[in-house]
Amino acid sequence: MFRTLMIVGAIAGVAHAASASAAELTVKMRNQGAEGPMVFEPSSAKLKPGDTIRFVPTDAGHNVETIPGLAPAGVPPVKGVMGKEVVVKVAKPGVYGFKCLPHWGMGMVFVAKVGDAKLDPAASSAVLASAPPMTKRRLTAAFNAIR
Ligand SMILES: [Cu+2]
Repeated sequence: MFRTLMIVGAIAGVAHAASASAAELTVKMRNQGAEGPMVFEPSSAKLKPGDTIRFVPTDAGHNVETIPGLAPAGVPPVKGVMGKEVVVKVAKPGVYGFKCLPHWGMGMVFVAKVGDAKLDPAASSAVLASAPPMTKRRLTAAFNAIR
């Protein structure tokens, strides 16, 4: 019992220290992950304004780009080169969606909520309406994960 409390305390301490300054999240671009083939791992995250996301091409043949309609107003779209690392600073609160262009149809997507932003129902519905079935399933899961 005492040991368990000590571990919980240590984890809480780490989380508190991380919140004091901007953090960097590493997202792997993988051919095969826990959620299936062609994935960003993790596929969703809750971040703070000023944090960065480092997309690492763990496997070849992937890129990162903004999903149209899933970025805060005024934020320029990201368009990464195939097989290259991309670092995105998320300064503005809101919901950011990224895809791998070749694997959009297989649902290779990543969604981040930055700050206390709410997912815009109109924007998310529009993206889901035009998404292929696998993409719709994974996007819905990612949207649910950031609520
Ligand atoms: Cu890909």
